[in-house]
Amino acid sequence: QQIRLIGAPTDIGASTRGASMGPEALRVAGLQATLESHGLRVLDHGNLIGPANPWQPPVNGYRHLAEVAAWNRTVHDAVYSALTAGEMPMLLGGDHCLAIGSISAVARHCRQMGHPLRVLWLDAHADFNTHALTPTGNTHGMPVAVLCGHGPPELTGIGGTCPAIQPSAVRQIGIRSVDEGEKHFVRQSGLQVFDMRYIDEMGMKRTMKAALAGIDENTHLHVSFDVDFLDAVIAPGVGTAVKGGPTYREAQLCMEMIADTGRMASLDVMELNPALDVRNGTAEVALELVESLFGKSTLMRR
Ligand code: DIR
Ligand code: MN
Ligand code: MN
Ligand code: MN
Repeated sequence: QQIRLIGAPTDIGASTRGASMGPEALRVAGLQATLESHGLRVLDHGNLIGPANPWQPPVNGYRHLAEVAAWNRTVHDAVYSALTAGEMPMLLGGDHCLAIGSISAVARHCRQMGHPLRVLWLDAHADFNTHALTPTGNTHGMPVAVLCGHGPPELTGIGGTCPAIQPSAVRQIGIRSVDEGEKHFVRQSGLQVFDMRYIDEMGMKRTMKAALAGIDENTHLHVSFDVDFLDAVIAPGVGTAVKGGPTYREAQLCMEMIADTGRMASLDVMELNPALDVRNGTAEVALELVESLFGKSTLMRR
């Protein structure tokens, strides 16, 4: 199966500028050639085009809602067309608000194909804010809520049905920064959250076993990888770094166990911000983890 790289160079939903350079940072790190060196077929579709970041304060609890909606419609169409063509979309972010477009396209595809969907949300943050709960108005803190139907119609309706997904389809891993109001809403919604406390106590192996439990040969596994999932020590090049995340080894095991399922069918790599990085090291770490997601292992060639 061919991997289709889709660049979405925007920081329209973020709190810090610079995630707009994420797609190029991944390319500079050698994304395409590295995946090809493992025998994968990779087509780079280049970058999507959308509105500039006007860098305005929030209006009614949202910053840049019109621009966020425009970018997400474009991402939706690009991801949906990759899936329709039988390719595996890999969205290169861009801030995490773009997962609204990406996952609503995946959910649409799954509804049509009759595939059960499982979303793995690898992130320091729950991204479950609403306009009423958000302390910032930044839509990168809202995509999971929007996908579950909580948000403005111009975002919740992008995939054709609202809600795009059920909370029961989602497993969140690595969570360690949740806003006060957001906490209550996460609990109320029944999202399954494997936070850092869980990982500390159970270890990454049991965490991933639990997060992957119940998937079968029909499951479409979507991985939404917010690079701030990683401990800030190994991944400083993100807009909202949080200490106390998975180490390099824990993150590798997480990715390897996802690869072992053989079910990953779409991927987002989000929030990479080379403006805050040192010598593109965070893109290089993200790429090493993506290699593992696609089955790279020490002893066996995939
Ligand atoms: C914070 C930060 N929870 C907010 N969120 C995210 O603004 O809603 N940072 N997702 O990456
Ligand atoms: Mn996120
Ligand atoms: Mn995050
Ligand atoms: Mn499919």
